[in-house]
Amino acid sequence: MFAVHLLAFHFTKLKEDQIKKVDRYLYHMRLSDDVLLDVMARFQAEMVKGLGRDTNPTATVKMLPSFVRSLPDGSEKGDFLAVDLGGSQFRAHQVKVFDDGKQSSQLESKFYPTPKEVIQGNGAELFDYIAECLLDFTETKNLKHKKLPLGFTFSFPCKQTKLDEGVLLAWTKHFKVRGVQDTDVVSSLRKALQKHKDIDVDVLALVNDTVGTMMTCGYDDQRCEVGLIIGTGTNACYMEEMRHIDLVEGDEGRMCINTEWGAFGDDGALDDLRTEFDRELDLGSLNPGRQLFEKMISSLYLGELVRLILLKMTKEGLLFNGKVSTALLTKGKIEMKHVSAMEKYKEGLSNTKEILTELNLFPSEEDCIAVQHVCTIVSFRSANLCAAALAAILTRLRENKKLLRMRTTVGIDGGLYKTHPQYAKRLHKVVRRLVPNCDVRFLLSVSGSGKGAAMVTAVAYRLAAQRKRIDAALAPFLLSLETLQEVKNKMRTELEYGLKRETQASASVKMLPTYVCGTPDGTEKGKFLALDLGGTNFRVLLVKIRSGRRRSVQMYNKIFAIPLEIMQGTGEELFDHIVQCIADFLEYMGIKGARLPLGFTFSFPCRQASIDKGTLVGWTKGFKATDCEGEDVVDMLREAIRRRNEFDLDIVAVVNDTVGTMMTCGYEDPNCEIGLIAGTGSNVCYMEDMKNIEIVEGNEGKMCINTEWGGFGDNGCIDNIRTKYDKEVDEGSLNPGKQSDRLALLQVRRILQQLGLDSTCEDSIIVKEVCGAVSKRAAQLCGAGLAAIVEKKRENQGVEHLQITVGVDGTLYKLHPHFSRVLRETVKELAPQCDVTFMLSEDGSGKGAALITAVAKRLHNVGQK
Ligand code: 0WK
Ligand code: 0WK
Ligand code: BGC
Repeated sequence: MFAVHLLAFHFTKLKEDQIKKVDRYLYHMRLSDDVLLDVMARFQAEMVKGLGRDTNPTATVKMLPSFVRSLPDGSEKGDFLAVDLGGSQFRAHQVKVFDDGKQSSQLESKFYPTPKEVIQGNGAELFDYIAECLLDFTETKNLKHKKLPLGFTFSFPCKQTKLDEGVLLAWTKHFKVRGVQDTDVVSSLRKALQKHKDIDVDVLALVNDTVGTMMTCGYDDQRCEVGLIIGTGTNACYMEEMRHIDLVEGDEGRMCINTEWGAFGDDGALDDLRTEFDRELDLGSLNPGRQLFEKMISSLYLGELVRLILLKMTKEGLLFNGKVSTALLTKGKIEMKHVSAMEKYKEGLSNTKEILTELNLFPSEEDCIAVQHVCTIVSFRSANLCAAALAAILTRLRENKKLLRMRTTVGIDGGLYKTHPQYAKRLHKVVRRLVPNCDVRFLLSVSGSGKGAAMVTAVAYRLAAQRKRIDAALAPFLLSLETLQEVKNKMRTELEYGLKRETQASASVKMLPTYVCGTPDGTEKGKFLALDLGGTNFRVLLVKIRSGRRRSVQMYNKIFAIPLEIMQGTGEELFDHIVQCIADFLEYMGIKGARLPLGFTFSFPCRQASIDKGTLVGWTKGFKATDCEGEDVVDMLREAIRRRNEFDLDIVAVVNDTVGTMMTCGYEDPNCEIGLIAGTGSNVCYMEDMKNIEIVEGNEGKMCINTEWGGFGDNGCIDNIRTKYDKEVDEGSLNPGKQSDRLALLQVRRILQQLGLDSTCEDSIIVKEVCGAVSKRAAQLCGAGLAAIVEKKRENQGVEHLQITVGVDGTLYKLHPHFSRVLRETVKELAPQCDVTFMLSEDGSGKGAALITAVAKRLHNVGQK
C-alpha cells in the first residue's frame, strides 16, 4: 500500500513539474479574466465600427446584415430543401415543417464529400458539384420535378443586399475556389441548377451557418437570438436593433447580423496577444494576414498550433530529449481530433502516448503530461477568446434591451464545440464569469444549420405571403396623383354646389356663411372672453387686445374636461357644464362681476343667420348631446347662463374653430384667408367673394365660408376611393353616413384586426406601415381638398399666380410626424399656381374668436355712430 502512495506522490509531483514547465513556456497563451474583459471591450468597439456607415469600410469585423428579420413563430409550414456548404461536411436536406402548433418538423439529410479539387478548384466546378449533389439527393428522396423552395447555407463572409443575394467577400478555412470572390453566389448556384432539367428549385434564401444555427434553435426556443459556430471555422451572429444598422434602411424591429468575428484582429488589434506560434501558423495558412481571431480558436488550426509549439519545445530540448521526427516537422500532422483525444479526461494520457508514438516521437511520461497540457492551454485559450467575444455580444444585446439582467439562448454548432471533451463546459463557465448579469442557455443545434436555412426560407415564405396580404389590404389607401386630381375636382364641384342657392340644400359640403367679413385691422382693443369647444380640449380664455404702436394680444386660459357622459348627455347638461367651467374660470381670474363680450368657438357645423346666431346642423366627432341639433347654440348658452344666474356675459359671436384659427393667424399675417383644422375632426374655411355666396344678400367684399368639408362624399361622390374599412368605421360611428373624413385611428385598428395580427416585433413594423398608409392618405385627401380651395381663390382673384397663407391647427397636423409634410407636398402638386404658406396657430382658435368679437364690436360701434 505504501508503495502505491509513493507511486502516486511521485506521479503528482512529476505532473506538477511538467505543467509548471509548460505554463511557463506558454505563459502568453494563458489569458487572465482582466485580459478577457479587455478583449471583450475591444470586440464591443469593433462591433460598433462594423455597424457604422462611415467606419464599416475599414472595420475588420464586418457585421454583415443577413436580411433575416424575424425568428420562426411556429406558423411556418411546408416542404423545403436546403444545402449546407462550408463546414467540415457538405450536406443536402429535405425539411418538412408542420404548423400543427407543436413546432414539429421532419429532417432528411445526406452528406457529400468535399474533395480538395472541388474546394480549391474553380467556381463553375464548385457550383456544378453542388447541383449534382442536389440532383442525387432529390433522386434519392423522389423529389425530382417537385418545385421546392431552397435555403442555401454558405458559411463564408457574404455581403447581402437582400435575403436571396450575397456577394462573397473572401474565402476562409480550407476553401479557396477561383472566380467566386466578389460574385453573387446565389446566381451562380441558380445557373448551375438550371443545367439540370430534373431539378425545379427556387433558391429563396442565402444564410450563413451561424444564422442557420440560430434559426434551427430558434424554432424550438423562441428566446434564441444568437447563433455560434465553433468548428472548422468560428463565427457568431445575433439579432441587432435596426436603428443601429446604418447599412440597411429602416429603424423598426431587428435584423440578424453575421458578425464574421473570425477576422477580429486582422488590423493588428490583437497583436499583443498573438504569439510567435500564431504568426507562424498564419504565414503557413491559405490566407495569411486574415481570419487571425479564427486561427486562435477553430479546429482547422488548433492541431497545427500544438504541432508548432511541440516542434519548438523539442528543438529547445524541452520535449522528447530534443529529438524531432519528420512527422513533427510536417504541417498539419497533428489535427483537432488528436488534440481532443489527448485531452480526454481518463484516457487522455494514454491517447497522448499513442499519438506521439505514431508521430515517431518516443515520448516519456513527462513528455506525455507536458504535451497534454500544451493541448489544454491551446484549446483553453480558444474557449476563452470565444467566450470574450460572445460576452461582448451578450452585453450588447442586454444594453440594446436596456435590461439590468437578461435571459437569452445561444444556439451552437460545430465540431470543436460538439466533440472536444472539455470545450463546452469551459466556454459556458467563462461566459458566465464574464457576463454575470446574463442568464445564458447554450442550446446545441442537433439538426444542423440546414434546417435553419429551411426555416429562414419558411419565414421568408410566410413574410412574402403576409406582404401580399398587407399590400392587398393597403392598396386601396395608395392614392395616385390622378385620383387626387379627381378628388380635388370633385371637391371643387361640391364647393360650387354649396355656394349655389338651388343646390345648397342637397350639397354634402355645406359651405356655411359665418358672417365674418373682415379680418383684424389692428385697431381692435379691449378684454374679451372666449370659449373653445369641440377639439381635444375645452378651453375658457380671457384675451386682452391692445391696438396702436403697442399692438398685442395677451391670453389667459384654462383647460376643462368634457366627460363623455356630458358630450353624449342632454343639451342642457352640456351647456350647464360649459357655464360651470366659465364660472370656475371667472372665479380663478377674479373677474366674476365683469360683463365681458364673449366669442364662442363651437367646432361643429352651424347654420348662421348672423355672427351671434348659429343653429347646430348635426353633431360630429365624439359629441351626441340630445336636444341640440336644429337649436341655436348661442341661445342654449345664454339659457344656461340664465339658469345659473350668477354672472352675465355679452355673447357677441359664435365661430367655427377653422374661422377662429384663420383669425388668429390673420392677426399676424394679413395674407391668411384660409383656416384649416386637422385634428380630432377636419374642416376648412376661407374668405369667399360675397358675389359667389348666393344664400347671403350682397355682392361686395368677402365673407368667411365654413365649408364643413367633413361631409364631402356623404352623397357617395368619393365612394370609389372609400375602402371597406372606411365603411366599417362609418357604420360603427356615432353618425353613420355622415362626415366621411372618419378618424384615421379606427381604420388602423380595423385593418390590423383583419390582418389577424397579435403583437410581435414584426407586427409593430406592420402596424407602423398600416398607420403610415392611413395617415398618408388622410394628408393627401386633405391636400386635395385644400388645393381645390386655393385654386378657387386664385380664380376668384383672376390671377395667374396666387400667394396665400393658410392658418392651421389641430393635433394631427401638429403632432403627426409626416402629416404636415405630405399635406404641403400634395397642395403644391395639385395647385402649382398657388404659393401656399402654412402658418401654425400657436394660440388656438379662442384668440381668433376674441378677435372676431373685437371686430364685431368695432363694426357694431361704428354702426351705432
Ligand atoms: C454544422 C452546421 C454547418 C456548420 C458546421 C460547422 O450544420 O452549417 O458549418 O456545423 O461545424 P464544422 O462542421 O465546421 O465543425
Ligand atoms: C385647437 C383649436 C381648437 C380646435 C382644435 C382642433 O384651438 O379650436 O378645435 O385645435 O384640434 P384637435 O384638438 O381636435 O386635435
Ligand atoms: C466563415 C464564417 C462561418 C464560420 C463558421 C468562418 O470561416 O467566415 O462565415 O460562419 O467560418 O463556419
